[in-house]
Amino acid sequence: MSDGTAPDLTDLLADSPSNWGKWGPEDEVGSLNYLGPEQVVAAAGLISSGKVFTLQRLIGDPKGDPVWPGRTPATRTQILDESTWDGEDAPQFPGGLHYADDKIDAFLQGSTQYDALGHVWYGGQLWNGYDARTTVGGMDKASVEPIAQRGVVGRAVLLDMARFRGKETLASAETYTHEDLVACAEAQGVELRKRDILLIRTNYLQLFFEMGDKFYEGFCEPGLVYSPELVQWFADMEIPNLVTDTIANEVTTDPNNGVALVLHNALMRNLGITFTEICDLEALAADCAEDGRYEFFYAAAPLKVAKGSGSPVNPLVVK
Ligand code: UVW
Repeated sequence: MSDGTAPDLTDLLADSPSNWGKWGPEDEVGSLNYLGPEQVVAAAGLISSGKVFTLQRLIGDPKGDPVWPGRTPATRTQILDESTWDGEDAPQFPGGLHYADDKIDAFLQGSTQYDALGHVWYGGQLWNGYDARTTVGGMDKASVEPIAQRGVVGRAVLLDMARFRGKETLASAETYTHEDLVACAEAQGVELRKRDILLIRTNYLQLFFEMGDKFYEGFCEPGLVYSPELVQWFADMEIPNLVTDTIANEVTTDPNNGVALVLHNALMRNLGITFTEICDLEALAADCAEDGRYEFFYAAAPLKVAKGSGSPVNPLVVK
């Protein structure tokens, strides 16, 4: 629903490039189709030191879990532990087995996550033209499940925007463009190639841990900002997957038109680019700054959640 002042996404993106139909009428993984065996084998060739980095943030961090406003962090409940066997009604197993069990109640997008391609939409249609009514009660089309079934493997490049701008963290509402990404890559001495998975570091979520509840006042994350040229660049570069360390991968409210999450629509809904959010890129970025290598092997597989609009994930980078 438009707030009456911002343009409607249908109008704003009327001439925006689209990949609908490019991989057939039944496609549910979009630009991940750009990552075939050739890209996987080439990415494996980047492994030389054997250093491994995991990009997931802790679920249940004692310091708090950053989430999109309106979502709540996961709660973990202990169901069984040694105290279970204090009482007389405790379950008994032959041989004296005791064990721990627990469960979590979690937003599927409340931690480091893959968004399903059908996670956002406008004008009554999702990725590939699927009817928005297919989301009712669970995603019948373009859920996270097909992404989880295929997995994501390829060459990835880290673009450390915070370091490039000489900042510890980018500021609220700070924006950058595709031209800034290209300039950052040049400064880092890494070549951006077609079909690269892009990892962009802002270190913005450090402010969540420093500011507590004040972090959400006037919430506007830094990030990529919409322009027709930027969308065309992503289309031409055949980018399969956009990975960042912010909650939503783009500036929350576009400063030029007041629209929320324009790029979720221009890139995810229209081009089929998968979004991976809330990553922890700190250890990887420190290592890249030290060894000067900003390209590496990347692999991730979200959980196979039937009809899910997203899923937690712990992506891996190997250098
Ligand atoms: C929304 O699109 C609202 O959230 P996310 O950051 O999970 O993509």
